[in-house]
Amino acid sequence: MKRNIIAGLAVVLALTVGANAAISLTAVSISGAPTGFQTYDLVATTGSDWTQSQCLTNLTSGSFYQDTWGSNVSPTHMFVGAFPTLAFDTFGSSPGSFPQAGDLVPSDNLASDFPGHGASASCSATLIDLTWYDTEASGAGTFTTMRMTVSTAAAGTFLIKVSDLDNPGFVVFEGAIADGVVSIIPEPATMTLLVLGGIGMIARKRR
Ligand SMILES: [Ca+2]
Ligand SMILES: [Ca+2]
Repeated sequence: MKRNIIAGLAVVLALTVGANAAISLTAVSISGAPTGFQTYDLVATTGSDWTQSQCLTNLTSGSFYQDTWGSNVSPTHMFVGAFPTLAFDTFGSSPGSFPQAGDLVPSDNLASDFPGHGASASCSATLIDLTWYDTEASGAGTFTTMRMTVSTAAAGTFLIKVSDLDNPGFVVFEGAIADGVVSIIPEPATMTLLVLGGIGMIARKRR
């Protein structure tokens, strides 16, 4: 019986990892970074073509670095060559659009659908409230979905959602920013699924 429960949990774990997008966080060191700021990349891995992401982040102190020439979405590669500080801009991205020289350009100026938040897209010094997507079929993969450059005094919380073609429902990731350090809280939906899967197997065996 124990072996069956373990096998059941292993199946649930495999399905969960295979089906849902994952997010990891990387602190990026680039020479020439603005003084007093640290850059982080939110790196997404999807099991099928990435379709859409949303981010809602509100700082209670400190700021995001927003380059004068930057926007809500990843800068055009050739402009980064001419204006190197664009690399530190805070933006949303899609497969192939950054730092590669690909031609996938996410759509801009869409409102986030996080409940209770405003209708206008924003990527300002204190607020990120964005939805972005592409219509390119680039398949499964790992890519930078967002770059955040935060000041050493930055504090706040954030939510980021990722969806891919085979999983149109969003996977939601929660994060925190404290003293300029960005971290991700382990994804709660996956944990819930694992626990429910385990309970289901035990209940079935006891009947
Ligand atoms: Ca896509
Ligand atoms: Ca920006």
